[in-house]
Amino acid sequence: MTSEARCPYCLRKIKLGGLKFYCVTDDERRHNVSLSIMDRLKKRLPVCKRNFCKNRGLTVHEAECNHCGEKLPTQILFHDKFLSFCAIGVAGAGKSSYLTTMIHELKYSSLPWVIQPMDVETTELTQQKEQNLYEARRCPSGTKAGESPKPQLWTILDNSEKGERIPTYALTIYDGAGEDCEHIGYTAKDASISRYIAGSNMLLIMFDPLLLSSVRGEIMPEILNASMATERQTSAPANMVSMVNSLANYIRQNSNIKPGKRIDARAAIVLTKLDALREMPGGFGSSSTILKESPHAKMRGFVKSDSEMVDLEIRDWLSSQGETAFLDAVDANFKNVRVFGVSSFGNPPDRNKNLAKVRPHRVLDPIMWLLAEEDIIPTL
Ligand SMILES: Nc1nc2c(ncn2[C@@H]2O[C@H](COP(=O)(O)OP(=O)(O)OP(=O)(O)O)[C@@H](O)[C@H]2O)c(=O)[nH]1
Ligand SMILES: [Mg+2]
Ligand SMILES: [Zn+2]
Ligand SMILES: [Zn+2]
Repeated sequence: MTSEARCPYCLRKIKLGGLKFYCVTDDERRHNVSLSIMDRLKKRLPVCKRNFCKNRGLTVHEAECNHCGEKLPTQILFHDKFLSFCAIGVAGAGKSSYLTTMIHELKYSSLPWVIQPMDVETTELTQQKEQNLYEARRCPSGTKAGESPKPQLWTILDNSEKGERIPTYALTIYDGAGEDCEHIGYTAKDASISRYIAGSNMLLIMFDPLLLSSVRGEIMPEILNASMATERQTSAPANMVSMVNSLANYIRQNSNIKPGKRIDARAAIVLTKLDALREMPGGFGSSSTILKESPHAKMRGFVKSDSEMVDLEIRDWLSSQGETAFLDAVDANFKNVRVFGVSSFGNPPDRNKNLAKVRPHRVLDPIMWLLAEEDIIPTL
């Protein structure tokens, strides 16, 4: 057990002694189980000792956070590292598509890792999303606004080291609705969103290039329409700037950071829908690094020079499009910023929002950066 364990819902530190434990039987009966002195000493989960309980003698596997009351899988306590990231961006920026392909690629990448869902909700939700995208080949529908979606909870088993013990990392992913990110207010739902924002190891700030008017005038209307969440996507880039500013304010308030000080939290800026820019005259040149296959997963490390080149190319491209306000706002607020470019689908959807075979491009780059920064993989 590690001392850094965090509740994935309220993101506060949790300890064995700071949780309530429950024995749950198959007929859905539930009773409280307390830790014995030996459990505390040996840092192990308690066992049901109730007479006549069907589970007598079995270790509990349901816990509850004392701070926020959310149900937790007990294995959350037993990870070596806690990674969490939170995707934010305006409605239709491509957050949900991206996270679905990122998890899928992580599962099937050449990395020596096993990725397992930690709870039933994550298992079911992922199955549903992967089925929709990879088998039915449909674009996802917009994430429901006005409620606080549950974070996905994953365990990464790191098989790269030989030996008795396999290091494990907890990965929590939060995918909110763009509509809610655009104006974070002061309701209970907003409070939980801003907690995820403030508590994450990495913020994924998703930037949709198709919102830039210089781009909209240059690409074929059919590609443009297919690549937008037409029913709700009206936000202009100006909204991205105000979103970054309000985001920064929230983090400052939550973590008590003065206005003049840059925020420590890592910010990965992710330019989405790269595939739609391929045919555009002012798009990325055919020899640019960003269009080449990502080297990180293959090399089993984070290739610094590649990532710096991509960062530079996108920054240059955004300025060539006359878009500097967004990156200025990010750089002014965050200390540790890295720019990425991805295509979740590899090709634009057709006019009916059906997809060709999904071929994600560079979707693992941001998480590889996080893993390198957390010393889980080497920087090459
Ligand atoms: N061409 C192209 N279009 C994409 C890609 N990813 C997403 N899109 C388009 O963008 C639309 C919105 O994608 P979502 O993933 O639902 O966006 P979101 O950010 O989750 O949106 P909200 O849940 O409303 O906040 C999709 O319906 C696609 O039309 C991509 O990689 N390439
Ligand atoms: Mg979504
Ligand atoms: Zn909690
Ligand atoms: Zn029991």
